[in-house]
Amino acid sequence: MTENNKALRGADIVASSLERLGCERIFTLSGNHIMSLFDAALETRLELVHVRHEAAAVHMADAWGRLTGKPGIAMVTGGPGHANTMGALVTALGSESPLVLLSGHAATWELGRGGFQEIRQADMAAPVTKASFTAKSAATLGRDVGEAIRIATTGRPGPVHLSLPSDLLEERVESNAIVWPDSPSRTGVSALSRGSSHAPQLSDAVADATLAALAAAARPIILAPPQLSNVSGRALLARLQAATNTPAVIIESPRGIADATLGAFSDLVARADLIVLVGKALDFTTRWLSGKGFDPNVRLIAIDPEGMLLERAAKEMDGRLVLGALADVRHAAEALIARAAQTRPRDGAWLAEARAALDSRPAAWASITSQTANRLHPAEVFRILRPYVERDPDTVLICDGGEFAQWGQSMLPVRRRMINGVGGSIGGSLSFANAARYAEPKAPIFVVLGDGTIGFHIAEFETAVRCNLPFVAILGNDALWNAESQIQLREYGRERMHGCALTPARYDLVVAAFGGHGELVESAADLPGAIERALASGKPACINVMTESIAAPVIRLAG
Ligand SMILES: Cc1ncc(C[n+]2csc(CCOP(=O)(O)OP(=O)(O)O)c2C)c(N)n1
Repeated sequence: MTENNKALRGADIVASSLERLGCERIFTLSGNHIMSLFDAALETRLELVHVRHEAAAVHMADAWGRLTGKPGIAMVTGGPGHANTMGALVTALGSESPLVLLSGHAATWELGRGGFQEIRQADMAAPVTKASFTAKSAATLGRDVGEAIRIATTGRPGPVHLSLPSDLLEERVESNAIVWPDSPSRTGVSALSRGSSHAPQLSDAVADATLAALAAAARPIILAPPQLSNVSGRALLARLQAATNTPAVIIESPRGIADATLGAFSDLVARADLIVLVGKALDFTTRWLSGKGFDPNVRLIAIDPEGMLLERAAKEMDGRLVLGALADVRHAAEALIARAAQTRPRDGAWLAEARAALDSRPAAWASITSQTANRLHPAEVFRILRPYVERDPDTVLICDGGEFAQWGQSMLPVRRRMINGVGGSIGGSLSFANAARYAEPKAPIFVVLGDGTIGFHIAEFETAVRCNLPFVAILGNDALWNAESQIQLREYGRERMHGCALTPARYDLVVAAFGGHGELVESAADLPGAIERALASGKPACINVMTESIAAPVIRLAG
């Protein structure tokens, strides 16, 4: 072997580092700046999944992170490719999803000289990521990849962006000069970052004080963050709820405590005298626990990995924050469960009342039918879909869009679910489904989405066909951006509803043209057969269901 053979290209260092760190797959869209990385992947076991828009690559990495807890890796080209990922990063940040975005970047020697696709990429991504930085040398590329993954997965998980200048990827580095991710010296990365990646453990004293406050409260509620919405997080929260006899609820939707998934939860929160935030930010989703709809004397305990969020809680609560503690979320939950075993539990009456509110659904939903010819009411669609979703405990349900999807969220009980998330962005669901199929090779995967929403990334059906990733999309087609149309109706009146119409397009035919399975459904009687055929096709499928334009459900307790 010659001296030169011992040297590695920067691109090979990046690919080998990803492999060393346990990554199996990269969600990507090609471009000039990253073709060296495509080339380097050939020397590894890394699989490249090529999508049709850069945001789709980030959405796939996001879904992979949410479902598996392992960091998803997205890789895009510089300049406009990088710019195309911004909205998807907002979604991942809101969903506390661990992912790393690797963006190609103009060569270092081009910078400031008007290089090809030269833009300040790290600055651009900083507000929508947990950390954002640009590699400075070829020798330290491995360390940079390792740091990006470490930051993405520790503390509050989230997306991290790393830009890779193209000349560093082409440069050769002698093997003894390479700083691999697991090198003892990892210092030297300066990232534009938010949040903490080193959260301490919850002390016994704080755990005991929290449990004592829960025991003394009349109507306490524990609120949990999106990062606990996967199977292991939900199981942990169920144990915390059982150990403390206190309702423990994940807030993961932009509709917050009013999300229809949570039944009449906002009626319950209105009566709470103590809220314990276990990693949940005090933000718009909790309406800052103040104003109409809250007990003015409600007290707060905040446990969070980020000091900034504890400070915010103290400021917002104005003296009603009784305890604030910096701690890792999962560890805090485990510590509370362990210490609760030593204390006398509160009686179960309040928890039973809370569960009844969370599970409550209007009786009328069992029999609502459409009032419009050739259109289904959303409740009819989801009554029919429910047994298919419940057939397999591993079913993955993905809900995306406005009013139609809200009906799906509230009527389909599942343990594995992904929704738009508190970022409030629509459009990611087809990419979520594609990634879910990699994470879950066998179980049924259903997507519920609106006709406005499907347009964002309908070309991901081509990705799904090409990569053999079957799932069934139930499209509620009311030829309208209904969620926005409903805002016009509520805020400005019926006569001022305009500008939100769509055509009743044949999205099913578009999917069939991509090589998938497509069906049009205009009556409730035809829906079960269409679902059966879609599942049996083994293909990515779209059932284009013509629906009435119905507002999202609002569930309140009677009286
Ligand atoms: C990226 C992004 N753009 C726009 C919006 C605003 N928005 C929320 S719901 C919605 C309408 C969705 O329409 P559709 O998919 O047809 O669902 P429907 O409400 O009709 O059930 C829009 C435009 C958003 N949340 N995210």
